[in-house]
Amino acid sequence: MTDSFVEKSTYTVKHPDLRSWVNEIVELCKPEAVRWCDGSKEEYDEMCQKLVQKGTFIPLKKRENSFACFSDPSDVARVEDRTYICSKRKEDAGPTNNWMDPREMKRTLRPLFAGCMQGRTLYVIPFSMGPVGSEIAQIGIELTDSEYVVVNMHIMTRVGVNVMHVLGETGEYVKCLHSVGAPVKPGQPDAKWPTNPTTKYIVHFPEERSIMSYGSGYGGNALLGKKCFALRIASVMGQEEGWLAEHMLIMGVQSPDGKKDYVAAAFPSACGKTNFAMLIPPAGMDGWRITTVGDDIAWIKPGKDGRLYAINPEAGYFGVAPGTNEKTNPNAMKSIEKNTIFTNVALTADGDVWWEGLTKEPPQDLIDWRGVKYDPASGKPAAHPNARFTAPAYQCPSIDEDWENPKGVPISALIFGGRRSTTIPLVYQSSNWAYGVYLAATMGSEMTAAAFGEIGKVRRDPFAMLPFCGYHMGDYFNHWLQFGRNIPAPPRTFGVNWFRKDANGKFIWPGFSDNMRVLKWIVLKIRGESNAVESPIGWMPTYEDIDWTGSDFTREQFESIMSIESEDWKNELLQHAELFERMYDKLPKEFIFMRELLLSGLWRSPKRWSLAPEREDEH
Ligand code: SAT
Ligand code: MN
Repeated sequence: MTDSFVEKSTYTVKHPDLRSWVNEIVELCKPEAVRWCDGSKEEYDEMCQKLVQKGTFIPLKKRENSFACFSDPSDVARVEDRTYICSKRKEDAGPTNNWMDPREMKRTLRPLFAGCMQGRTLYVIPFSMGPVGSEIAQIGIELTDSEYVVVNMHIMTRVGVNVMHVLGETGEYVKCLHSVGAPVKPGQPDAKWPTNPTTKYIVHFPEERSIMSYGSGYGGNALLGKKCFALRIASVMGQEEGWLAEHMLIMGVQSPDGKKDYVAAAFPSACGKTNFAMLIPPAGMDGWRITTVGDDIAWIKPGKDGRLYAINPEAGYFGVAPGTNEKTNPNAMKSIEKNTIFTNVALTADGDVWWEGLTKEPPQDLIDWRGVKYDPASGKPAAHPNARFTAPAYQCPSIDEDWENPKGVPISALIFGGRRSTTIPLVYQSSNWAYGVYLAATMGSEMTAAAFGEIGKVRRDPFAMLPFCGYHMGDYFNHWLQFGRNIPAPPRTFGVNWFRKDANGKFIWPGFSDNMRVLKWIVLKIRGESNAVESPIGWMPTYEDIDWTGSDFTREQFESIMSIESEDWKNELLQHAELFERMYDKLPKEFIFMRELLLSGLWRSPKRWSLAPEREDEH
């Protein structure tokens, strides 16, 4: 096989396996040109200019070095039903993943990839997930025919020649092959957002540590370092090697005396992870400070001192734009002032971006995400609900000073939260690691978009990893249990729910900056400095245990989001059993006992367990 395509690189590629893989893909996909990316600012600017010339990028007058673009309407989000885990054995993918035999999948994909890059440039992107050279970091090489992917990878990961140096001649890397699946025939104009409207495949080969993605140019489908590598493939690596790849934000919580604890928190998509990770404490909670390490993914490894250390494998934010504003997330607003790519937002007449929730009323003369004049009377949103910003992490004012520390930051607590209008209290602490794993495994979220089923129905989303775990969920639970057994003092685990509603369907908890009150209790609790009472489902703060400075949240309101309704919980436990049934053969036996224990606790407790039992009895 010729090596001609490698020689076109501006740096020397010493890695024989990488050279032959690139040559093989070039032969298969037949791009017009090959370009080895070096991660430089010049390269970034050149790609942006190329996208402007193609009509994909629209430069924004109001934001320095920033661009907006509109995707094809058929290509607006991750495609879970087109996502596969192609392990050799079906039982390794488990009941929650789509599976196909890897040989059969390759037979399916080969004809699709054959010639798919005709008329395009193939970009070779060497990237590191995590600080380059960190022991926790991993290397990937993405081959893509999309300039949009190149510039987004520049922001979201660490791209550069230094990655090739770390890789050396024999270093391991994850093979990430991506094509938009839209060859350009000679003489034919290219689309502004090339995509394959009918055929999409997001495929993982866990044993091979490789990814093949075809037909989409959007987000997690195309930026293969993110969900595909940093979660699906990395979760398999973690299981084999004794670490964790999790769908978690990482934040520092600093008290007025300067002491800082780091916590990691798992929430399903669209539960405000980015807002929580960048939280600014409410007025009156002077001296408390939140610092941001990451907003989406955490890689967690045990350190030599027996503590857990976490890094954020990413280098940027791919955040949901709608709902982001000066009140919900002032730090995100500052992070996206410049050097930002906006996808599927609306455009204002004066060259800025807009989305639902940015201001109360939409400005006049918007261009909507489909690229046409927006009609507010249409009842449709101007920005797509999954519109995104891609912004460099270092631009976040609350960025933690250790966010690039190759050792990671020590984790003191793990928080698990879903979106639940009933049943789950605002906050509770599990009594031990195994119960913490149980509560995380059984977390759920009410569906907000019809795409995943009936709106309002609870979708079980264990550890917020349902779409992201690269192996059998039952094995994953066992890995978590074992992981805790191997460390002398595992972090404390907590459940939270910001989304409980009252009888009129209104959210009870204000959320956003007020979440600091809950965090303060959590952090003081792990330091042994705050109180709690025992409830049928774990330890809970009373009204007195929470700092209410500057808040008018009443005792009655608090008790209403902390109550445990026996009927709701019995129903909840029935649903846990449904989840367990699906992974029967691999379900940890601890879970069966844990469920029994919960049930017996609820059996003994009154119809409604409340922090104010005396007053309950009076009425
Ligand atoms: O599109 S991404 O997978 O990067 C983001 C998400 O779906 O949460
Ligand atoms: Mn996510």
